[in-house]
Amino acid sequence: MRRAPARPSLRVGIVTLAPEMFASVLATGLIGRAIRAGLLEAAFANPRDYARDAHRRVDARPYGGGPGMVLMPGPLDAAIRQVAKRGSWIVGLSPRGRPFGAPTASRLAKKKQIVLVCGRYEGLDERVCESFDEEISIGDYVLSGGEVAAMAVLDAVARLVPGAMGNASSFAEESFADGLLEYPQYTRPRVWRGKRVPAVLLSGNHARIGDWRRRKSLELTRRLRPDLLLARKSSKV
Ligand code: 9D3
Repeated sequence: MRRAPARPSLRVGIVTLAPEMFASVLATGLIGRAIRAGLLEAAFANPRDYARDAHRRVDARPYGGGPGMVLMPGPLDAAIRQVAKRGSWIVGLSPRGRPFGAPTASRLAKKKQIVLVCGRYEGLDERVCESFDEEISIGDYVLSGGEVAAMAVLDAVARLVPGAMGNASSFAEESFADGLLEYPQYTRPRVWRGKRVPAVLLSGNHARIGDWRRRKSLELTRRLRPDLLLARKSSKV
């Protein structure tokens, strides 16, 4: 059902040379619903639209030499200004940024307006980076540009926008909320290729089901992500 339009609680500006990459992500699933419900707003700005020469160049060779091309500051800054309002929190996506995680997602979800600046080529002119409020990376591997990283950030942040997630409890119980992996899930059929669904899940005994899930969460975390358990012990318990 379509609800009455709300004032968006988060506005996201996206600065990119490849806005077409975002179309399906913005149209689909939770992000699509949040936008259609007016909870989330996305606006694009393309540095290409601010290129000054006949060839619409936005990149140039690095001063001092070296491989590849660098995004020129003029068109990039003009595009940022198109979507950045006063008080916007400007986030550069960059392989040199701070590692993105659940704490950063929840911090960004509390802002009124963020701008995600995506680079292409070998990088951005450093003078533009000086105007960013922070730089974030999604991990230590090389992507072709900031767009895929911006989509990961956008997806993680959109889930935390108030009202975007229909069911509030699936949010509280979610993996990483308490520093553990999620318990294993099963659905129909009860027997598949000879493998049975654990009997406790069919028992209807919700106290026992809760205990079992907690135990499995701990077991899975110890096996697959022991680093999470260690991090958790040293912070909360
Ligand atoms: C050889 C120097 N490269 C840095 C590791 C240059 C370079 C490669 C690829 C600069 C930028 C990029 C494009 N990547 C991103 O813009 C990016 C990214 C990433 O590559 N990994 C993880 N997170 C991110 S956020 C943006």
